[in-house]
Amino acid sequence: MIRPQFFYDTLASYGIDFYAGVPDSLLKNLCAYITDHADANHNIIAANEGGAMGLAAGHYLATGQIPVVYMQNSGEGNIINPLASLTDPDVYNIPVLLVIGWRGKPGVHDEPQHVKQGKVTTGLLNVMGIDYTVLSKEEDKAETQIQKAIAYMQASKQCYALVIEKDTFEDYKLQNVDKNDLIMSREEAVQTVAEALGEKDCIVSTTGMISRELFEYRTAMNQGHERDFLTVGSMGHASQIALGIALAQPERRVWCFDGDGAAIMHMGSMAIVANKAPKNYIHVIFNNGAHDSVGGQPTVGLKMDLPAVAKAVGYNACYSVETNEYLAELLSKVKIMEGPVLLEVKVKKGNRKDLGRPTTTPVENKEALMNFLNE
Ligand SMILES: Cc1ncc(C[n+]2csc(CCOP(=O)(O)OP(=O)(O)O)c2C)c(N)n1
Repeated sequence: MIRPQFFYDTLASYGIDFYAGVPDSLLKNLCAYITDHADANHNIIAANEGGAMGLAAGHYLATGQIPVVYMQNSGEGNIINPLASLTDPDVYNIPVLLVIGWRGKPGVHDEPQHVKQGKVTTGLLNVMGIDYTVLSKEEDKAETQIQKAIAYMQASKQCYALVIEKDTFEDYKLQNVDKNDLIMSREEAVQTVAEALGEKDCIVSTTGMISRELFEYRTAMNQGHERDFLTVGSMGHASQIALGIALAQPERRVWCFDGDGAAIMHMGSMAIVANKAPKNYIHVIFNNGAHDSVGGQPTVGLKMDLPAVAKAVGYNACYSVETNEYLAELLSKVKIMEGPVLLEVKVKKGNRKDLGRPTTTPVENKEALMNFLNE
């Protein structure tokens, strides 16, 4: 395996010291190392991967230095547009070193949302004309690959990708953790909100542990899973899936269980919710200020006022809570209020170590939900 420090120092020896990206579980140790060692203006955890490409391009324009964009392969979709219309040699011809975590690599078992993306990861790079290599897990070989990648980018001014398999980087534990006084766990909060729902209400929950915690809650309560759409992939789009349902079924209350990272990833969607003004829409953001599901790297979630954003774009009512007691009290009002309502629930980072994963397939989930919605 490669030491994150080796990778970081090797790039630094070529003058590469600017990083932007969205964290990934396969890159957890590398992302943690970068978070701890790069200064705040040289490691920007972007709202989404497309934004990271923009940051990287800006850095290159200002410095002439090759920047790095790190991401999970699910972020490839978000970078296709900047790859085709910003960095491509047919447009501005800007070199960016892409570091892409390869979830769902064919032959390696992974969760359903990674299977398709895993199959098309290198194909998408091919079709976009991006040269790439799968990074070796041996440092001396990796060093040669990095050297070649940089020589190629310097000569051609084109992007290049290092594709990262599972278990490429050695362990590194994030030191630079923002401290706060939050006491409520996300799982506790998810349960309290789920408990407050009416019989006909449905939930669209976001990518990562929020959906897993909701799934386990239903199982523990001996309830079915038919009222919940677990958006296992498509990070940042749960609020729009919920909006689609809410507009089509105005008599039913629709709850979006969002994460701060996901809500911020496509924050413009909040303006669309507000503009459509569905009275039956409740947007709950479980805000731990982190991409907890992929290693806990910071988001700007706790450094901004999410309810104020929602208010400014036109949500009908906006609240923020930090304790389970106040959450339960507020829910008794919110569940009968006219939407769209934004409820920010500030929670601490972390999860139960034995947290399971959905045992039903995405298609089973979809069919059960559609039956429930059409009963
Ligand atoms: C487009 C895209 N980029 C990155 C990921 C990897 N990913 C999965 S969950 C997650 C973090 C989600 O953070 P947040 O919404 O704050 O919820 P939390 O995990 O903190 O509960 C990330 C980055 C992804 N699934 N899709």
